[in-house]
Amino acid sequence: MNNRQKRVSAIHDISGFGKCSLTVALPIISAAGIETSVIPTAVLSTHTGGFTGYTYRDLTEDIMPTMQHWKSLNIRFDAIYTGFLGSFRQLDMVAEFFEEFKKPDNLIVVDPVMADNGELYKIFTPEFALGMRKLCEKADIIIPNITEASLLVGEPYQEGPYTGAFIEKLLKKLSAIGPKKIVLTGVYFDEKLLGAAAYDAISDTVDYAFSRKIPGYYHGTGDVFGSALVAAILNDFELSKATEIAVRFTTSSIQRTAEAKTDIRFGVNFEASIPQFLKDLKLL
Ligand code: PXL
Repeated sequence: MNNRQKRVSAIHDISGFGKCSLTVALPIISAAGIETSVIPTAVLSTHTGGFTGYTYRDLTEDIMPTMQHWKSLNIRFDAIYTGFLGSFRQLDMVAEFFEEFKKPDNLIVVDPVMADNGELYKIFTPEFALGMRKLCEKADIIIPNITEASLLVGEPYQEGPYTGAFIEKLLKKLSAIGPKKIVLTGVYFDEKLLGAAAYDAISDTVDYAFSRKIPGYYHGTGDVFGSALVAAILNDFELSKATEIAVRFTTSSIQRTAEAKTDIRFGVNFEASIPQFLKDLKLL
């Protein structure tokens, strides 16, 4: 039994308030037993979704020196997990990070954070989607929502409910960009269930994982889902099972937050779902 601890490099911003990006990735992946090295791409007082007047300290200038320092230490990563990136320069730097740290047996996971509900986040221009597409070309796994997926393949956003044929066509177009595995979030075929579709291009299989649809749009849930997915994959779960675990973790976090009537901008109470998450991962 090899008990070497696995290690992820998580490259996202830190939003001080309003749980998302690194304030979500770090606790979730660490709780699952995975060492999490971070590159904060920016420090904000809050995320940009629904708040005004937030601070934004850009840390672009620190990315390459961090990479070079880590190279000099000969650090290896079992996965590189990227999320919110604020500029074209950051996309280029992250692409260079992939070149430096990619190994035959490690995984590049790109969450192309840029849009939701049919709209780009306000700080991005449509050209940013082309830059994000280029980064996705280098990924092993991408985790877009349906809005991001539509932007990546250059198609107009379509409102749900969706059909299996629509989702499967979209998954194939996404894998034609480069990644062999796609986990598409925000999939629903009716108003009762919501979940994700996991596509493996090598075996050409699609597996769905659904849970009860909870009304309301809760911020940071894409990052909760992505972090749980990365944690499950690194704990050696197949993509379809990892997707199921991540859907269950995210939904239970949203459910608890909805019951507490928390402001939807503040992020979800994923912390209380961690014990069940660890049981699902067979760590408890
Ligand atoms: O959860 C995605 C995200 C991450 N980081 C920042 C954001 C958002 C979404 O709005 O604004 C700074």
